[in-house]
Amino acid sequence: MHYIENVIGNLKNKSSNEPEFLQAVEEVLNSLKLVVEKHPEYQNLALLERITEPERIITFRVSWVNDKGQVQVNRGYRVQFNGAIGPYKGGLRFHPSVNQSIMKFLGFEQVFKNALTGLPIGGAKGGSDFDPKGKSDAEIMRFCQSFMNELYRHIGQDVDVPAGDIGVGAREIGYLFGQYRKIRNAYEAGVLTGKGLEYGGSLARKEATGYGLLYYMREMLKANNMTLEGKTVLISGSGNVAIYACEKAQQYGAKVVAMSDSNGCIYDANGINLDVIKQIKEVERGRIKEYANRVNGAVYTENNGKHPIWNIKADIALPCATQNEINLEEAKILVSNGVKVIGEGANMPTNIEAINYFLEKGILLAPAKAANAGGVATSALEMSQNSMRLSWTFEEVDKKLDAIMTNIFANCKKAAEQYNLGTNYVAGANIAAFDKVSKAMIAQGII
Ligand code: NDP
Ligand code: 2IT
Repeated sequence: MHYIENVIGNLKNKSSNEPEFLQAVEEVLNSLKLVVEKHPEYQNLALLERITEPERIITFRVSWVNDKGQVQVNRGYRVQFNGAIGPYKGGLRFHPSVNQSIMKFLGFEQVFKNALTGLPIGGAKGGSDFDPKGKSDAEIMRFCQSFMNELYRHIGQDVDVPAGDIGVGAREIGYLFGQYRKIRNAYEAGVLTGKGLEYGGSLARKEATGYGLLYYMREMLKANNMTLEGKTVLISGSGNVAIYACEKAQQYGAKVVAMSDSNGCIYDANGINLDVIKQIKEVERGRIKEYANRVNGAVYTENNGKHPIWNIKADIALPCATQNEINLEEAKILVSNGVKVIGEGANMPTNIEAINYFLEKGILLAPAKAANAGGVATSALEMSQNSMRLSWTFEEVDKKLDAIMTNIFANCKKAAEQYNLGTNYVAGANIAAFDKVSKAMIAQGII
């Protein structure tokens, strides 16, 4: 049996209860067939077995007291997946769906994504099954403090540097940082990224994932003789990534007609008014349904087990909410409605069948681990500024981000061309990232 199939088969036996992790691994390993054929020595080095096994998984109890005085218990995680090219780096997700499978898939993806940035960062992910929805500020603070009471012993600016992800933004990072600083009795600014601007955060980090996605899209479209100007765009989600993807898409002259949250989507034929979205989501922490009450002509559609946003006619779809939000059925609807380009802002938003369908149909697909790398890349720029004890202007950071995304696309394209894979940038990203991580691992011996 082929080495890759063997590794996948063994992992399926060992981790049968981790479907998201297996999905992420399969997508990557299946695109490495040609690479592995060229390097039979990888099998003797058990390189694929090692690269799919996290260096360390930490799980811990998080006890806290809600506003009613009741004791609550959640489960905390940190998966330190691969530290070959730098300190572990990756976000924290607070969402009730969080489990070990989701943490491992995100950590695994992060290893390759971080390699693509060209910056010295290893891959990790963490979080908790804590549900921030409906919680007061005081409850969020107490949860974050309790979470850090355990996490602090596993992180550090040269060890492991968490940041935000779903359910973790500037407010949560502030509470986490405060508790870390109190426990350590030291100001180690680089221990977390996504910090507030007053205490070591970087300008443009908030915008970075969404802007970076559009920089990558711009390059991918340019390479295929297209532009964003005048295109109709769907963006799922209305969180950090979705909002700033929308902002940059609009700056590039695209018309964003729909956004969503986990309850449903809004359609605005005149183009989304992003100020209204920011007010509802960033200020009020409300539901997207509100948009239809505030903007004339906008229509709200509730989810009914499916994602109605993918039924809307458009040229480009940018899934920016969560994993597996486009399945084969939804992919077929998107293509039949005229979508020509997909840009993954979320991590693993498209399942394997849907990816294969898009590629078969000649749809251009910007893969998550390349296209959404702008967030973590700018986190690494935040770490650089913290080490230098100075801060760059918005324009300086944004320019570096643009250059990083441009370079990531060029590397995905080059790798795809090198293996005669045409515009399969999914494989291109996996190959380019694997090349760097594997060389670093081999150089460091069997560990
Ligand atoms: P936010 O918490 O700011 O926003 C998440 C958005 O997605 C919300 O609109 C949320 O809706 C929706 N959403 C979350 N979970 C689900 C679900 N299970 N079903 C339907 N909708 C859901 O998170 P981010 O914007 O930071 O993250 C979005 C995606 O981008 C994630 O996949 C994340 O891993 C990825 N990402 C984030 C980066 C960052 O820098 N923040 C960097 C790279 C990738 P609701 O409010 O109703 O829950
Ligand atoms: O998925 C991701 O890349 C993130 N959530 C950002 C991680 C980071 O360390 O900035």
